[in-house]
Amino acid sequence: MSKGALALLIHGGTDNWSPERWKARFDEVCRERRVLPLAEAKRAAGEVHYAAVWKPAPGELAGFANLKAIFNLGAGVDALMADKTLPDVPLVRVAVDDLTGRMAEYVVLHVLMHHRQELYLRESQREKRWAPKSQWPAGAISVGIMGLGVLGANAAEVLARIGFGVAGWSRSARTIQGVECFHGEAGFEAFLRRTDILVCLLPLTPGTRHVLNRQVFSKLHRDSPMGAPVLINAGRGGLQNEADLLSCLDDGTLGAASLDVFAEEPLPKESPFWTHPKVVLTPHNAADTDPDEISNYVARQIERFEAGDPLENVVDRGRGY
Ligand code: NDP
Ligand code: OXD
Repeated sequence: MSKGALALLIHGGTDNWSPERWKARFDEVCRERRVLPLAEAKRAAGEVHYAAVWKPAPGELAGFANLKAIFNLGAGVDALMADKTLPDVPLVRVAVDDLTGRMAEYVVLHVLMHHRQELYLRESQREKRWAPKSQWPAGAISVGIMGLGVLGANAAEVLARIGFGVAGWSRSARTIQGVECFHGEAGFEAFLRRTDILVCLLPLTPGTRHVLNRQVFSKLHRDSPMGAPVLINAGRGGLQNEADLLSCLDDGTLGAASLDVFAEEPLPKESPFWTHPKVVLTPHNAADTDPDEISNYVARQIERFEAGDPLENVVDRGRGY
C-alpha cells in the first residue's frame, strides 16, 4: 500500500518560505512519499495524510478529510489557532536546537546593542564625533524575559552566562538555574519592577494579545545606567499595542525598542516604526525556520507516528500554544 501523501501549504512570501525550496527538501527526506504542492494536493485531497504548513489560508486544511497530523513549520501557531475550521488532528510545532540557537543569537545581539550604547555610538560615528560615554558592566543591567518556554528559557541561560541579571516570567512556575523566575498575574508586577531590558518571547494567544502596553511599560525599572527601559519583541506583533509603544518611545517611558514583529507584516511603508530614531527594526527574521533542519524534523516525526510512537511538541489547543 502506498504511503499517505504530504501536502505543502506554505504561504510565507519571503525567500525562506519559497514553496519550491521546501518541496525539493521534502522530496529528499520523504523519498517514498508523495509530496504535493497545494494545487496538486487539492486534486488528490483524499490521499493526503499529513500537511506541512506555514500561514495556510483559513479553511484550506479543512479540505483534507483523511488528514492524520499537521506540522506547523514554525514555532508559533497563532495563525492556525485563528482558523475555526482547523481539523481536529494533532498539531505539531517546531521546537529544535537550530531555531532555539538562532533566537538566542538575536536576543543576545539586541540586548548587547542597547547595553553597549550602540545607537549612540553609530550616531557618533556618522557625525565623526569622538565622544565615548562611560560603559557599565553587564551585571548592572537586569534583563526580564516574558515567556520561559523553549526559546525564552534558553535565551535566559545564555544572557545569565554573559553576566546580566536575568529574570523570566511564565504562566506556570519554572525553575532555571541562575534565572529569577516569576509566574502568573501575581508575579507580573515584581518581574516588571526589576526589569531594565524587557524581552518578549511569548506566544500570541487571547491571553497575551496587547500584553505589551503603556501600563506595563510604565512599571519597568527606570534607574539603570541606560536611563530608560528598553523593549525587545521577537514574539509576535499582536503582543504589542503599537499606539502605546510609539507614544511611550516618544515621551521617554521607553528609551528604545528592537522590534522583529508587527501587527501587520510586511510592515506598511507608511509605518512610523521604519524611521523612528529609537527603533531598531528587523523584518521578522529573528529566528528563521531552516528548510534543511525542519524537513528532517518533520520526516522524523512522521516516521515516529507511523511506528506508533507519540508525536513530539504537540500544541495544547486549550492553551493556544
Ligand atoms: P513555548 O510554547 O515553548 O513557550 C511559551 C512560553 O510563554 C511559556 O513559558 C509559557 O508559559 C509562556 N506563556 C504563554 N502564555 C502566557 C501567559 N498568558 N502569561 C505568561 N506566560 C505565558 O514557545 P517558544 O519558546 O517555542 O516560542 C515562543 C514564541 O516565539 C512563538 O510562539 C512565536 O510566536 C515566537 N517566535 C518568533 C520567531 C521570530 O523569528 N520572530 C521565531 C520563532 C518563534 P508556561 O511555561 O507556563 O507554559
Ligand atoms: C516562528 C516564526 O514562529 O518564524 O517560528 O515566527
